Order: sequence, then C-alpha cells, then structure tokens
Amino acid sequence: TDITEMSIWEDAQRMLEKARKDGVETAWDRLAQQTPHCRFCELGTTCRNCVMGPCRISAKAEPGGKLSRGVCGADADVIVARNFGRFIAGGSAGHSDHGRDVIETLEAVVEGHAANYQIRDAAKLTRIAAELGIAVEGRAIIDVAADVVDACYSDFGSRRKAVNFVSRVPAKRKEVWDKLGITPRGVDREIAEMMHRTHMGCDNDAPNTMLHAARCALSDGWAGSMIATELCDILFGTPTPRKSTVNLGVIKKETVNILVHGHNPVVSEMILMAAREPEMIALAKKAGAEGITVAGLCCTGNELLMRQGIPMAGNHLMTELAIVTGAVEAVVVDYQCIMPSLVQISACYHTRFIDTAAKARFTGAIHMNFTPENAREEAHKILHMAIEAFAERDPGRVDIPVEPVDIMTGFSNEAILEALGGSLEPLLDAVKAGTVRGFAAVVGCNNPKIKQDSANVGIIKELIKNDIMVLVTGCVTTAAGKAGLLMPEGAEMAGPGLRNLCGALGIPPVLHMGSCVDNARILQLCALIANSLGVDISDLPVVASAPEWYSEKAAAIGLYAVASGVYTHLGLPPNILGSQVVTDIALNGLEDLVGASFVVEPDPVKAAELLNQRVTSKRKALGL
Ligand code: BF8
Ligand code: SF4
Repeated sequence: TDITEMSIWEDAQRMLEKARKDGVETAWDRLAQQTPHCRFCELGTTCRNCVMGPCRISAKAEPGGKLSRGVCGADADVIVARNFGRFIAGGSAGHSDHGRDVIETLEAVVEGHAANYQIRDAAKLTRIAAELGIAVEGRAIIDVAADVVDACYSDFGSRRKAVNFVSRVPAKRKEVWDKLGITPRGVDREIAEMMHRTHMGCDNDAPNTMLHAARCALSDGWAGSMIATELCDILFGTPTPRKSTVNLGVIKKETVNILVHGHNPVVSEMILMAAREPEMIALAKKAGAEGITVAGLCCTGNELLMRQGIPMAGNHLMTELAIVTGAVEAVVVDYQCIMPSLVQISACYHTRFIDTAAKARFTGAIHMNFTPENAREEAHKILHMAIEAFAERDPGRVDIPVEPVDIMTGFSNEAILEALGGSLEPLLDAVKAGTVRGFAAVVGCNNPKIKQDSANVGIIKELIKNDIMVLVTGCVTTAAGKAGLLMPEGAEMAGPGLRNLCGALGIPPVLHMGSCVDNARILQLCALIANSLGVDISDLPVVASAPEWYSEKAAAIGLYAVASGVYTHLGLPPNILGSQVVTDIALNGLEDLVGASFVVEPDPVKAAELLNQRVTSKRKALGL
C-alpha cells in the first residue's frame, strides 16, 4: 500500500518509510496479509461455543436449508447475538477490572501498605463518599476512604440492587432501564451472566441476548469505568486545564525517553514520579543525556496528560512507529491495547520492553511485578534500565520526524464547572441561544482498515463547523491534538457561535476529557445537564461517535452510550451483519427501546451530517 494512504500524519508516514527500511513489520503489513478476512467471522456467523461445532452459517442459506443452523440448532441470529454479547462482556471486563485494580490501590493506601500512593484529592473523596451515602462529618479521611473502598467493591459481585452511581442517572432514564430490566447490578454479575447466557442451550433469543448486552455495558459505564475515573482522581488528583504537546516530536534526541503505554495510571504515575526525582535526573545526565522524558501512548498516556501534563507521543497506530524513531529507551506497559508486536519491534532497536502486570504478560518482555506495595522500587529499577539503555542507542538509526504541536488538556467535569463559574447555567444558556448547538463525544481508537485519523479528524472538523462542541477521550485525543483542535486557536475552524464562546472563555472547541474509562465523565456530564433541565439524556442534543474504533472495549462504550440515550455513530460495523435481527436492533430497534441507536457510516462528512441532523431534531423537540 501507498504510505500516504495509511495515515494522514507526516510523523506516521516518515516512520512507516523508516520501518520498511529497517525491516520492521507493522499492523498495516499484517492487515494486508490477513485480507481478505474470513467472511463467516466478519458476518459474525461462526460459533465455537462447544465442541459439537465449530459451526458456521452460510450467508446464502435458505431458512431451514443447508448450513442454516449449527449442530445444536442455533441459527444466525442466535449465533451473532451470542458473539456480540461476549464481545461486549470482554470490553466491560477490561474497563471494570482496571477499575477494580484502582480500588485495590486505594485499599492498600487505607491499610497503610502503599506508602508511595496517597489521597491527593481529599475534597473529591469526601464528595464521592457523601454521594455514596457514607457519613463524612467529623470523620478521619482514611476512615471515609475505607468505606468508599467497600462501597466500590460492592459494585462488583453478586448484588441484587443497582450499582451505586445509578443515583446519578436521570429519573426518566432509570424508568426506561427498569421497564426493560436492564438496570445494571454487579459488574461481575452482568459479565458472568453474559458468559452463562451464551453457553450452548441458554439464551436462544437474539433480542433477549442484546438486552443483556446493554445491561452488561451499562455496568461498565456507570460502575466499572466510573469507579476507575473517580478513584483515580482521588488518588492522583482531579484534572485541571493545562498545556502540553503531542506527536512523535515529543521524543527528544537529547533525553532518556520512556514511553508509558496501557491504561492504568497506578503504574505510569509511579514511573513519572521516579523520573522526576533529582537523583534519577542526575543519573541520566551522568549517562550523557540532558534529562528524562516520560511520554504517553494510548490511555495511560491520556491519564498522565490530563493530570500531570506529560507530552503525548501518539495513539494506537503510533505505538509501533514510536519505537521506530530509534530513540526510545523503554516502553513500560500495563494492560490493554498493547500490540504484542511491540516486543519484536523493541528488539530491533535498543529499546527495553517492560511489562508490569501479572495478568498481562508478553513473551519476550522484561517482567516487573508491580504492586501498590513495591511500585516505587520497581519504578526505580525501570528507570535504571532505561538510563542504561541510553548508552546503547545508535544515533545513526535515530530519526525524530516532526516538531511537537501544542495542546490544552485537563477538562474534567470539575474543571469545566469551575471555568463556567461554578454552575452549568452559562453553558446551558449558550445551548438555548444556539451559540453551541449541541455536544458530540468523539472517542475511540485507530484501526488500520481506515487511513489513520482521517475519520477522527474529519468528523470533528465538520461538527465544530456546525457549532457542535466536541468532547474527546482515548485515542481520538492525539488525533485532535495533532490537528490543532485542542488549542483555543482551533476555534478558528469552528462555526461563529462556538468560535465566539471559545474566545470568551479562552477554551478550545474540542475539550479533552481523558482516557477511555473517562467516558464516564461524559456520562456524568450528560446526566448533570439532563437533570438540570428535568429531561432524559435521550432528549439532549448530545451525540457520540467512534470513527475508527477497533476494540471490545470501544463496543462496550458505544453500547452503554446508546443504552444511556445517546445516538452513536460507528465508522465501521461490529461483526453482526450476518443477522438481520441483530443488525436491525442495533440500527433501529434500540431507538424504540432506549431512545437511541447506532448508525454506521464510513464517510466522515456524511457521518457528521447525520450527527448534525440528530442534534437539530433534539433541539427542535426541546423547543430550541
Ligand atoms: O481504551 S481508544 S485503541 S487505547 S480501546 Fe485502546 Fe481504543 Fe485507544 Fe484506550 Ni480505548
Ligand atoms: Fe455449533 Fe451450537 Fe456448539 Fe455453537 S453451540 S458450536 S452453533 S453446536
């Protein structure tokens, strides 16, 4: 493939050329080898859930005809729904198990054996505790934290009532969920139930499986992810607006470069803390470097960008290419979205590839078993390794292709409220006046099937032109940043209303709200707005889009957004098209059930237009 068709970015294109020269294989190369994909799998009509199979349903099969049912008798609808259900369960498990790891870290702090972590935002802890119905008056903060830990743990497991943060959900939305029986209970319960339902001979009614998929996703959005976000703010500080930089240019020729990759800031925060210690910097200088750069990849990068302002090296499809610069001493990973190919690519250079989680090990990696107890020690060891690697760097193989671009980050809901003077009113007034016509959350990944970031950036530009304020998380953040959309000056690309508002507030037209678990911030913001207007989330001029998504987690996010009432665009479909019933539920049926649905559209301009129309119709229905 022509390199200019693979990514819209100069840094990516330059590194793709270098990768070819250096003999490094990338995701794009492997995609070409895998294409065409298995048609049955693409349509979702393969089943491997038991060993009477594996079975596959022919797309051409007549009902009741040859290859229309698996050995057990399951038809295409049942098989597609089951596969989709497990896909959603996988995504919900990823976010939520990450959330559980954060609870464990707070618990270790409470119990006094994680001296290197602390409660950095005690005010938020108190606020959350009060929200959870925990007594706070006159109590020691550590005792309050202990109760918050217990309350959060109780959101996992076999509970029969709703997860805690359903308290945030607008009353009308709760009614919708109760009526359908999809109010989320325990996170683990919903995930386990999905595994149970999709065992041979259980839930053999596609619409029923789809409803549980929604419930499972809701337990992620309103519990697993929400807990991850809120507790990370308590442990590491609630983000406030700050400046940083983005693209491969943040990797510096002169410094020891450490990339943190994965999702859980419990690891990356420690790496950063160690890298900022004077003794470490002195050590790096002794090795001939000017200092130490810790830069982010993917979501753990977003976490540190939001709270600490570290520079962002890149998103999903930049992870391999970052190493190809030849200037990365160490890649430190925790879990999720880490291509196993990074081990081989690291080995082509002097790069140390270090995994840190017992549950996410990579063959060929250096393994460090990070725990809340030993985190600082392990971080120091990693710093030593990186500094040592600096001596092995081959300057002849270093190519850092571009200069970094400036970005603004740190727009937590708390920060947004503060910027508005403590109340949502000014923002709601702007919406009522039509200055801001609505909001769009543009989130998710890269996928080598789509020219990297072409859709992510394309959709955002169209939306802001139409005075729709955009909120970004996850890998879309880097895309927006590189395009200059995360700076107040980016408002020049916006329509007149949004441009004026951004000018008045000194904010960008696209607000960075964090990592993928931080989509929970957007859920909460939607709930706050809906509650203050006394309407349902589905009544708001709010839409969502995952233009270049690839993961189970992104599908879970999409589904909890829809089930929460947000019309959601996907740039490519999940593997469900082999079932008319399932496809029809996703694109239409959900609208009647939960007041929102998915829409699939590969073309960014057309997609933005569909989202824009939705905003218009919601405004009209509200009398705006
Ligand atoms: O959780 S946006 S590629 S890094 S899945 Fe992964 Fe997608 Fe990036 Fe973060 Ni989210
Ligand atoms: Fe085949 Fe049914 Fe077994 Fe699936 S569960 S592999 S469709 S027999």
